[in-house]
Amino acid sequence: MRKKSYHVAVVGATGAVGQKILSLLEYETQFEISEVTLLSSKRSAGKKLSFKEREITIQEALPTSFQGVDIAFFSAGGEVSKRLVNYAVDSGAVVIDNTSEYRMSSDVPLVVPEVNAHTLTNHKGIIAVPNCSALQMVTVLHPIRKAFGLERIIVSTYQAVSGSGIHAINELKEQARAMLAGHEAEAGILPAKKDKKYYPIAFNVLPQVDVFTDNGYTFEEVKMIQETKKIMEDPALKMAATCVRVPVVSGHSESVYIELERAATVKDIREVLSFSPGVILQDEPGEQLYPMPLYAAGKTDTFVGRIRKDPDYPKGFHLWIVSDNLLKGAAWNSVQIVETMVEKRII
Ligand code: NAP
Ligand code: 3JM
Repeated sequence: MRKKSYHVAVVGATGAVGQKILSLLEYETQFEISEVTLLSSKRSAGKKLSFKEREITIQEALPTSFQGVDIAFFSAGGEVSKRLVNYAVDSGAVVIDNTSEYRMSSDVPLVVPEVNAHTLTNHKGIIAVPNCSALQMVTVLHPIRKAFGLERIIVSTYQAVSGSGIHAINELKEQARAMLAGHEAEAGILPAKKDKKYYPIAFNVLPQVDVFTDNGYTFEEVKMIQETKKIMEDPALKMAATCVRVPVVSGHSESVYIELERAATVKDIREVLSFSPGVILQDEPGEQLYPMPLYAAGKTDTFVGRIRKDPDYPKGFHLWIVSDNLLKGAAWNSVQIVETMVEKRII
């Protein structure tokens, strides 16, 4: 099965996630790349992007775009994945899908390599990358659960604007410039492009990420809860989430409260996390050492600190988890999935 080098396609190559995938593919993969096909909407078709000192012309993503492609990364929104993923699979490509379109399908593995790489062997052509907020959280909670069991999670997120794409990053910068110059901020993307009203994110905090669902939770919160249960293979896990957008460019932060099955101390948890793959422990209150998005940006690891015992519930703990939402939260996890498949000889 194992090939020496792979023809890779990136659908959404001009986007925030696609650009990060390309920069990882350029220098940092454990597999060889023979050819790269860059795909986008009609808007960017014909433009050129450089890859390994070559200029590659972007093409419009079409059903016929996947001939000869071995691996197709999709990050162009759910609608595009719905329309094109099956053509890629039918052409023989393995699809790594960053959208929510297939994540909850029973025959699609939803993979964080540090947590559930074993599910990759069951793939039928599509592997889904979890939502960024669920992804960084399970990377840290999985080793804690293995050691002490896990009954309940209550999480509040502080999510960066880059999670909403390149236009949202530009909007934050333009609003900040306008407001500092004494003008009114114009808003047209956040909190959710598909919703009715828009609010400024500069100098503000938005308690809405994605659109609302019928039970009062937003779609981001629903995705976080459902996906966490699927990745952890624990439908009985108790979980609630509040997802909040903050004026940060890159790096999602999370305040996470957990209830364990078995007794543990802060020292026990720190010890487990200090040997966990993909996790960096930054937890020295006396030295003011704790994770922050400004310093996590550009890194592929997930950072954890502020680990405290709950004052009232002996098996309850509080943690602060930070990671680059475009790297571990999307692009790096996607590339890592391929590296794991190559290593396991299933691609
Ligand atoms: P973005 O910066 O807005 O980029 C969107 C990309 O999709 C652009 O390359 C755009 O191409 C392309 N595109 C848009 N409409 C298209 C169409 N009809 N056909 C083909 N390509 C089209 O957004 P982003 O932040 O990169 O996110 C992209 C998607 O990735 C999201 O919608 C989401 O589903 C997923 N995502 C996942 C995670 C995660 O946690 N796993 C995180 C962030 C995003 P043009 O240049 O032609 O417009
Ligand atoms: C992150 O289809 C769309 O409009 C994309 C919405 C989106 C998603 C999603 O649901 O796929 C934007 C940003 C995500 C995600 O990772 O869940």
